[in-house]
Amino acid sequence: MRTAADPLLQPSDEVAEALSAGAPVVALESTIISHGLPQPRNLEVARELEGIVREAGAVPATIAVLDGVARAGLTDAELERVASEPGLRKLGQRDLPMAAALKASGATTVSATSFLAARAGIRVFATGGLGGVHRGWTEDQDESADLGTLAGTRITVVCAGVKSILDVPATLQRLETRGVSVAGYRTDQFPGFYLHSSGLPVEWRVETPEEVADVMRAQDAFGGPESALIVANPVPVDQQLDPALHDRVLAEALEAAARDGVTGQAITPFLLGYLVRGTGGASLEANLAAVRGNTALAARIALAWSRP
Ligand code: PSU
Ligand code: MN
Repeated sequence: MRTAADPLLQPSDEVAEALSAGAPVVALESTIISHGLPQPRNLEVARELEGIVREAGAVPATIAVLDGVARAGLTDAELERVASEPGLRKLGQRDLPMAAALKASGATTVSATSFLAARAGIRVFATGGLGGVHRGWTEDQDESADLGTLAGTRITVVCAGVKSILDVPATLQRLETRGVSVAGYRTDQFPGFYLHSSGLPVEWRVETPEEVADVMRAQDAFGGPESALIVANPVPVDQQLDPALHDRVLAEALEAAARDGVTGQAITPFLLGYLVRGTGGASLEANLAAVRGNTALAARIALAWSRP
């Protein structure tokens, strides 16, 4: 049953009911579907991730903007639209007012998804890898809006670290500066997205979904800035991308991006796509293994959060 109607953000009936009952809900982003994964595999994956959440006993809320209205929880036809509509926009938080006023449609990044999930009352969100500080940032100032949103949004994001196409040490530094809490899930090393480890340490380690829920409760009890909690969950070693292959193809991808002058919103999809082709699909499998693991863990955290 829908209660207070929000003209900007409409949860599906299932999501609204779960939220009003205090039942576990997991937000899922849509940019990974529309811009992060090749067709037609992307639609299969979108459905699979929702299935993983359901199997764990939680309700999936895939978030996207359709015809100017942000939605949390999509029908299968809507999921199909996100996966296949040509030219679908990639929306960060700052794009939401334009999309709403101009009745545009788009997939939501980590920043827009986090913002909308928090607005809807959803506390736990699963994705692949966060955006962050791009290599070459001293020149082009490209830092993903994901970081700014996470500094000001009370959400728990389960991810395999930040995308390895980025300047990972600089991104970790920015997360520290902006006051975003980061914990490794059963690891002392910050994960490397396609790789089990980035080779960098993470200062806090959590062992169970219940511990994560306790951290979330402590965040609320302290008050202070409404910042996020990042739960960094590594892809299992036996499902990671071969590190030597990763390093070689990533170097090629970065060169190609520089040569073709790819910048701004296009750079992340360009690099991810290059890696998929350049590794013969192996990076895609590692990416999917990471997203699946994050989604399953997010569901367990949502359950622990809903049952104090
Ligand atoms: N994780 C993935 N694949 C992706 C993304 C995350 O496994 O495609 C997307 C997220 O939506 C993230 C975005 O917010 O990439 C970052 O883009 P940018 O660097 O332009 O902010
Ligand atoms: Mn960017």
